[in-house]
Amino acid sequence: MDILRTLNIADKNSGACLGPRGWLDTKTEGSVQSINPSTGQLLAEVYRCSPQDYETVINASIDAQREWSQVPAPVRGEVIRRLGNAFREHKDALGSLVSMEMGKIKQEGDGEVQEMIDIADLAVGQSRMLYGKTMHSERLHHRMYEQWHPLGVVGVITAFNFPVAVWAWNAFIAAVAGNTVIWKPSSKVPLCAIAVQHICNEVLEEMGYPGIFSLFLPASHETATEFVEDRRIPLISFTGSSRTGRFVAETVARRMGRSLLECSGNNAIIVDETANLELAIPATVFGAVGTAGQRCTTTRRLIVHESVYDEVVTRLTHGYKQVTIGNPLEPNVLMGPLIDGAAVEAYVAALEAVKGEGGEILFGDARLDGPGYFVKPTAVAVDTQYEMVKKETFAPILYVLRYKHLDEAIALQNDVPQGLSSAIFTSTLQHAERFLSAMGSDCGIANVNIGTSGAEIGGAFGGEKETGGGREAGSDCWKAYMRRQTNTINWGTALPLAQGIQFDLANT
Ligand code: UN1
Repeated sequence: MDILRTLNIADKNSGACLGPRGWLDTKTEGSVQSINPSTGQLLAEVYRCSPQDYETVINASIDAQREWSQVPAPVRGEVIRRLGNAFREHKDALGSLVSMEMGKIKQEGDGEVQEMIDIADLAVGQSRMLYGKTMHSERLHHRMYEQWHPLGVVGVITAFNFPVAVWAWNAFIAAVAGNTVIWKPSSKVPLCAIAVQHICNEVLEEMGYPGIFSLFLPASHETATEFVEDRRIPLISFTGSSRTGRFVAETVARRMGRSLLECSGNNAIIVDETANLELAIPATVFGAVGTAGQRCTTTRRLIVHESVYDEVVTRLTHGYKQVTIGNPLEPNVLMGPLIDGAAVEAYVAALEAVKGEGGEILFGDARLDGPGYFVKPTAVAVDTQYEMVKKETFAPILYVLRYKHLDEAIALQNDVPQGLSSAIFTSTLQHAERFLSAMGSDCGIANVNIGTSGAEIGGAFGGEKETGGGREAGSDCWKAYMRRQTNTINWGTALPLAQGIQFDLANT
């Protein structure tokens, strides 16, 4: 509990914050209980906010954005640099809180905070590189160029599985772009968001830009929907299931706003006949078991060439035996619990369903007794991609398929509704290039000889099809958080029209 105190988490916390000294004190809308999934015990409570609180949060964010948009972008970058340093100082404590509240192992909790630090560094550099192009005008004595302006207030909705990093990918880039950010965190992991807000508040207070980051935990589905419907929010960035993502996309589209979606994945690794299994097996185990199978980039399917199938299964079985399950804060533990009882039920139901369709359990298939939401990581041999195989179950379940020809493997890899991450393990140049070609993987991420999860922040992160098409983090993703303006300036004395149009007026 010292960790909670270090991060300014009380037994009962406000669920709405405008920035430094701006915690709202509504206590009448009920509260969320944050439960440690390893023990089932209460960590702390967070009060839900009222519809009026939501109005207060949004109005404060709009006001703050007017001022923030006037701050030079490199100065905005300086604020993010200071925030990055604050997260460096709090890395150990915040990493532990992520581990306690979400259930991922401490290494991964720390890794998530490292991702925040990395994206902060990237955002600092980006603040000096919000480049627009200049073009040559077809008209005499005209100059054309484009510039990028802030959008306004950006709404960020995050999922439980990355309780701090996904917010940072969005928030830090959005902020250097001149936007303010309102965060609706997952109600399964509210303490991580409260802790992050406290750290931000300290820095923002000191730097004199109080209202850049704010958050709210709505009392009802209606207030959450209002957020998505709100015309004052030009961009909603959403991370979560494809089901909710579709609702967000449709709702935001109806008001002609923008949405940035990072939804479900169903990621496969192809292991060909020339693959180095010393690489392929640990990558598969980390990809399938890491975060207890609750990453959107988790390896959910393993597509293995028939000539190495038996060896892969033997080695995989051996690899899984070494996965210690338990309290994610313990140094030797490699897999923690699932997030809650419903997740355990979904794991059990998925395995029942796939067995019903013809899947054969290779190992695993058990929930573990005792407190907490622990299950055994499981692999299932499947002849073909049954209905269940095409769905994303947020649990450590790996479906293992065999193939004869690479084309068949790539077709299987692509034959799911989702399109986030993919990988091939091969020592054959032709196979690697085939996989990466336009005829290869249809995913937003395609890797060779590394697994499907653990993407670096420098690249654009996201995927196609039901994954939603959004891209976050590095590369040119900053553009999603800005509006482009094309400017044409006539510095001559005539008024030539484009396309050579003559429109002569006798007298003006
Ligand atoms: C997610 O699961 O929503 O590639 C994000 C990874 C992480 C991010 C995953 N960097 O596994």
